[in-house]
Amino acid sequence: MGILNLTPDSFSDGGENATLKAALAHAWAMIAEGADMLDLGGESTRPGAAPVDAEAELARVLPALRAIRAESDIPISVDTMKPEVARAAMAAGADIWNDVTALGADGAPETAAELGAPVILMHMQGEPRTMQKAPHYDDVVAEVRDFLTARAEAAMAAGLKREKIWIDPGIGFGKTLDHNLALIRATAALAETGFPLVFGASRKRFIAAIDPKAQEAQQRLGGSLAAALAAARGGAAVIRVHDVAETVQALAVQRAIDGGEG
Ligand code: YH5
Repeated sequence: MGILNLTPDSFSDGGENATLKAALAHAWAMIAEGADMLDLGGESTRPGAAPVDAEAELARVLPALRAIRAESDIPISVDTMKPEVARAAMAAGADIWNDVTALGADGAPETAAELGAPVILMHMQGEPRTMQKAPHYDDVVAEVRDFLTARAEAAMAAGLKREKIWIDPGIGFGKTLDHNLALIRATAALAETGFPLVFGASRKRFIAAIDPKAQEAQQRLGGSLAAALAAARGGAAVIRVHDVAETVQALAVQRAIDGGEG
């Protein structure tokens, strides 16, 4: 899954996606590099980010979404916590609702059931503005798994079919380095829930906690690849990344090694 960030304060693109033209060029490049789906986001959920209203979010997302859909059948997810944005995005041709609050907004499970599209339920402790202040868990893997299965039950209780539900441990969302590492190690245990696992560690800050020389997001490719390979080996179904060509290549090499003789 290739990340198409449509926020003006774009954390890893230095604002280069500020214009529709640049965003589309980025989308076509990721498709050419082998992305199987694209994730379009118009609200910043990085630690400390300010909230944005639905109208502003749609003004960022819809033009790019319509332009991509006019030329390509690639599956498109929309990264939003707002039911009204998900609804408008689906009407404009999006296929998947990626929700970092796991359908936490009022009416979100009912909207998801009504739309009937696949939904990515992500775990987050706290809220984006403050989530990195003092994350705490007694057992991070058990708590994340139990939260995600409970949110899946809530979605199913509202009428969403089980096969439409994907889950994501939410790397970096209210987690310390140790929490993130424990969750990466637990990919196989999370995949055992039976829900397809989505995993996103690309360019995230925990990589800089391991390599202090990687203070800039663009310096975190090596760490992003290491995490992607670990998650894939654990059975993750979808890897959400900025660097599509490099990730596709790394996964192909891992697959060739794992599938080889002798
Ligand atoms: C995710 O993991 N993440 S937005 C801070 C960074 C780099 C990247 C520079 N939406 C996820 O990508 N949706 C986001 O440091 C997501 N899973 C799913 N399903 C944050 C992000 C990022 C934040």
